[in-house]
Amino acid sequence: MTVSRSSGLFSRYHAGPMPSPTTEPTTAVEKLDRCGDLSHRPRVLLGKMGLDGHDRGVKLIARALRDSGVHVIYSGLWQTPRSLAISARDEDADVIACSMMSNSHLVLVPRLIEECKKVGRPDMVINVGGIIPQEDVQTMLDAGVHKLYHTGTSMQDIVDGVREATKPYEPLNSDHVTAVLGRNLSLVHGGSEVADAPKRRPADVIGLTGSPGAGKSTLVASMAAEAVRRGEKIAVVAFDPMSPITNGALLGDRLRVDFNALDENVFYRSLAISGEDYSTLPAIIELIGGAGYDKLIVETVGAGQNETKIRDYVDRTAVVVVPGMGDAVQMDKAGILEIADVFVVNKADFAGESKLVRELLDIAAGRPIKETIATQGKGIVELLDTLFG
Ligand code: B12
Ligand SMILES: Nc1nc2c(ncn2[C@@H]2O[C@H](COP(=O)(O)OP(=O)(O)OP(=O)(O)O)[C@@H](O)[C@H]2O)c(=O)[nH]1
Ligand SMILES: [Mg+2]
Repeated sequence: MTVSRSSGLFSRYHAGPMPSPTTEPTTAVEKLDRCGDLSHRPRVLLGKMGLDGHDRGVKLIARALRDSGVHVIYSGLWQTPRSLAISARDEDADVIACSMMSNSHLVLVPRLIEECKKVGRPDMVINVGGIIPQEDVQTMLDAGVHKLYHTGTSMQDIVDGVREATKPYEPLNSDHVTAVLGRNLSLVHGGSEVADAPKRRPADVIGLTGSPGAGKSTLVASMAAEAVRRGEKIAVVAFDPMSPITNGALLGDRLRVDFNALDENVFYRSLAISGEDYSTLPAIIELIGGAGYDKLIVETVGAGQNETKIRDYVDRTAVVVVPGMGDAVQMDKAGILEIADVFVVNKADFAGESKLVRELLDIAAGRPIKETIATQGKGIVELLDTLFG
């Protein structure tokens, strides 16, 4: 028997036995650039506020948008209205797409609208989907929600909503320094000049590179939290890859940072690039410095042995390595290990850690080797001191 997701049968399963796990693929649409005709790649912030663990819908939407040429920023579960508003401002989202399944939409969505005003983006477009009773629809629209989506909405409708929200970039007419920075970064990353913004190189620009999944973003999150604890201002630019097929991207580094706790004490911007094309990075660095930041971390896309260009743009490069990825022969190969000013042995909780440190000592030639367990915040104080010392 086939049961459609929007049918009553499917929705009643909470009352009965749990369905058996499905192996059905979750890629919902054919990979096709559905946004190439727009003035820029739409930037969509997907967020889930409150105590709502239903993430299947939002993950499906993330993939469908990515596979349609959209740049999707997923900020994760359990966001507050304020942290979502800060993310939307710093990421200069074209639209916040909120998925609400926990019956808290009448409280949290109006707060989100308020917070967007407070953090300098009263113009932010907010779309809401999920379990929204019909009788609440008008209340939500009156509160300022742009569009509402119900269960069973087609992926094409969702893509169309994003396309409609994507307007050509104009310089932001605002006194809010961070909101203006967010927009200016969009402009320069899109290849436009920003003439009248303050520009200055931050005192320290650190590149953080290493293989996919080595723990770069988790390290950045821990270092940012430590910097905030010390009362320091810090900025992060995190690059993720752009699809060679659709030009879409899933910008997932931000997810590692707890903005509910850090609030706006960290400026964090996610950007998609092809390959190692860091051509817009110098302008980005200057704008971030001009907005008053002296400490900047640039996280690269997950890097291979050959990907070393980041060193040309930063003052110091930290290369993140993890146990279990090779032996002493890998250490001698030319490439990414050569560009390290600092080695970070992350996932030090994994087997093989001391062997890796021994092998690195052999090639480090005096370069510092810092051991960390990013998920536990271990070694972070020393790493921050080494990188920015
Ligand atoms: C699967 C499911 C679960 C799974 C979640 C798995 C997961 N990782 O997501 C499990 C079993 C864990 C679960 C648990 C619970 N669930 Co439940 N769950 C469902 C169910 C059956 C389907 C949701 C789903 O995944 N649909 C498939 C996805 C693809 O669709 P979707 O999420 O609706 O998204 C679509 C649209 O809504 C839209 N959309 C959604 N968001 C957005 C956002 C934007 C911007 C846009 C454009 C579009 C859009 O696009 C999507 C594609 O069409 C629904 C009932 C239903 N039929 O909706 C109940 C339901 C959501 N659950 C419900 C409840 C109450 C719970 C629990 C509290 C139950 C309990 N007492 O323990 C817990 C809470 C869990 C938690 N931590 O929050 C209620 C919510 C009631 C309400 N809001 O008033 C529902 C409606 C069931 C019911 N009829 O009572 N649940
Ligand atoms: N056990 C353990 N897991 C870690 C550690 N640091 C990070 N992780 C986990 O490793 C996974 C990848 O972490 P990320 O921080 O996203 O890695 P990344 O290098 O930024 O990944 P990309 O940006 O995709 O290249 C996550 O599941 C983290 O929780 C660590 O020190 N120990
Ligand atoms: Mg990362």
